[in-house]
Order: sequence, then structure tokens, then C-alpha cells
Amino acid sequence: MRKNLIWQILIAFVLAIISGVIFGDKIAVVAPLGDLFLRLIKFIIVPLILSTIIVGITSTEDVQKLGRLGGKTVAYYLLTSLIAISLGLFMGSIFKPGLETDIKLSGEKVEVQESEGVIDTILNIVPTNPIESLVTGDILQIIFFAIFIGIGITLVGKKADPVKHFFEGFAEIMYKITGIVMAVAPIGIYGLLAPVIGEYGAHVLLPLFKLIIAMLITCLIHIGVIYSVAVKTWGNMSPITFIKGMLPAAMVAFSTSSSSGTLPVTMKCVEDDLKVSKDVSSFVLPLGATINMDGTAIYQGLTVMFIAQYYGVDLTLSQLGIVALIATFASIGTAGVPGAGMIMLTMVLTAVNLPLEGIALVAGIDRILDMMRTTVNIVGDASASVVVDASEKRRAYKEERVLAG
Ligand code: DAS
Repeated sequence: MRKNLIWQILIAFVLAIISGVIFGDKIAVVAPLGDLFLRLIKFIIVPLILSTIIVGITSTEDVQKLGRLGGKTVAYYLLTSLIAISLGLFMGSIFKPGLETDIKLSGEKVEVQESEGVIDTILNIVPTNPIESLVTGDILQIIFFAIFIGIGITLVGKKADPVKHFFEGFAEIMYKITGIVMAVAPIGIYGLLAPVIGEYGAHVLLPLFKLIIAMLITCLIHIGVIYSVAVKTWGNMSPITFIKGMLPAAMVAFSTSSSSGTLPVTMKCVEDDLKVSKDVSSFVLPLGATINMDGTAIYQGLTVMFIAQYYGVDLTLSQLGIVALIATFASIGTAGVPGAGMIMLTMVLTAVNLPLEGIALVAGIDRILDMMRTTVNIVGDASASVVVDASEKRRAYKEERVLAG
């Protein structure tokens, strides 16, 4: 991504925080700028994912490689999600954010939509009507549809070349349009972030300050240690290069609280700045934006500990194990849209018989927590694409060496 655009995004980010603090909720007047940017990135998501996944699969030509890519990606996602939830639980037991908190529950019920179970989440991946999936923007179903179209084109061969070339051209068009949309990212980030900072005054943040700090530190540890070790060890990439390359996408994620909404920017950063090949990024990133939510897993662990501490419940080791398992599934089922993680929290609280009313304790600052968890979510997706791409490149190099004899 162009250097000056990265600086513009950084400056917009800082200005948004300063404006929010100075003008408070009056800064909401700039919100339409953020809404416009959010609409622009949503407008490109569906055609971008559909075309890039199809091209990514048809360019591999090798259905076996596709299986390998899928296996490595899902294994990495499950590993980092389990580490994330364990980290969240551990940090919750260290910080004890739920003890001595002086929030009084007002008793009003928090309207939280019923989260669908894990089985339904998995079954719902299969679209009954792919056109409807495209119209409604159901990302997982679009991924499923695109993967099968790509496999179909590969299996049909020459006869399907016109379709293959159409999607190759269409993907290039979508990459270009993404670049154009990115040009207004600094204004969009300012319009998205400043009103949120202005809305959350100290009176909202202070009572839950310990939980917010615990969330921030745990997210920084997960990015600064877990992902850095992964990209260094398995991705042959310096953590500094990785984090610098992901800064623009991290800022968009922080401002939008939407992994799906940030996906075009994540793809641009990963391909342009981290030099990950398109056939890996076009598969790993859309999948990650919908099923890989390490930040959400951290949030589930921390808030379950917070709510248990608030109600004076000591969770047993087996209950913590259940939380880790359910929260991993819950993070897989979390949609890449604002507030989705709080919906999935009901699944985890129910699993260990904690009162759902506890959600009311954290609902007031959910947007602040969502900004942090979404940032971790997309950085985790990017780390997976770096690791899988490096693994595929090592494999290709070994195969060349063998062929060269
Ligand atoms: N906001 C979700 C996302 O886009 C994460 C969450 O709500 O937990 O990744």
C-alpha cells in the first residue's frame, strides 16, 4: 500500500481520537463520512470474495493443493483460537476484573439475539440458493459456492476456460476498485472512529476500566507474542515487517469493528505489503474473516471470568475446559460484523450456567471491546496467510530441488 496513504491513515486515526476527546458526542456530526466509507467497502466485498476465491482455486489447478491449503489453514486457525481463549481465561484470573466492580445491574434485560448452535452454523455454510447468498452477502455460503465453482472449472478443464477468464478479469477489476475505495480510507476512519471516542466518556469507561485494560493487554500479547512467533518461525517474516504491513488494515478493523468489512483492506495489505501470493490470500483471508476470531475468543475468556467473579462463582477446571471448547466453537460461528461476539457470549455463559444478565455488565462498552477483538481477528487471519504461503513456497522449492535432481 502506498506509503503516504499509510501515513494519512495513521494521522486520521490520531485526529479521530483527539477530536472525540475534545468535542465529545458533538463530533457525531462527522459520522456520515464513516458510514459512507463502510458502505463503499461493503459494496465491494461480495464481488471481490467471489471472484478472488474462484481465481485462487482455478489458478492452483491442483485440487490436492487446495485440500492441503484448507488443512493447514484450519489447523492454524484452531491452534491460535485455543491459545487465544486460554490466554483470555488466564488473564481474567490474573486481573480479576470482576472483583470489587461497583456497577449495579439496573435489572433491565439485555436484548441479545439467540445464537445459533454450532451444528446449525456448520449446516448453514451450504447455500440452498447461491444467488440468495450473493444477494444477502452470506460470506460463508459465498465462500462455499466459490470453492465449488472453482473446483468445477478445474475439473471441467478447457470447456470452462471462458468462465475462468471472465473471473480472472473480474478479480483484477475488483482489486482496482478496492484500491480506489482505499484512497478514501483516511476520511472514513476519521468519520467512523471520532464519534465512537466522543460517545464513550470517562463515566462509561471508568467502572469497567480494569476489564478494558485487561482486554487491551491480552490482545497486545496475542499479536506481539503469538502471531509474531508464528510469522517469524513458520512464516520466515520479521514481526516488525508483519505488524507494519498490517497497520492500515488494523486501523480499519479497529474503526469499523467488522472483519468482513475490513476484508478488502486486509487482502490489499497482505498481498501488496506482505507479498503473500493471491491464490493463498484469496482463500485464507475470506475464510478467516468468517471463522477465525482469536480476538473474540480472548473476549469470551475474559468476560466469562469477569461475570463469574462479579457473581462470586468459582469456575472449576472442568468448567474452564468447557468454556475453552465452547468459546472456540463460538468464535468460529461469530460473524465478522459489529457486536457478533457478544451474541455468541450467550452460548458460553449458558454452557457453564452463568446468568445471561451478566451480559448487561459489559454491553455498555461492547463497542470498545469489539474494536480491539476485531483488530486481533484480522491480524490473526493475515498471520495465517503468511504462514500458509511460506509453507507452500517451501514445499514448491523442495519439489523443484527434487526435479532438478
Ligand atoms: N466484530 C466482530 C468481527 O467483525 C468480532 C466480534 O464481534 O467479536 O470480527
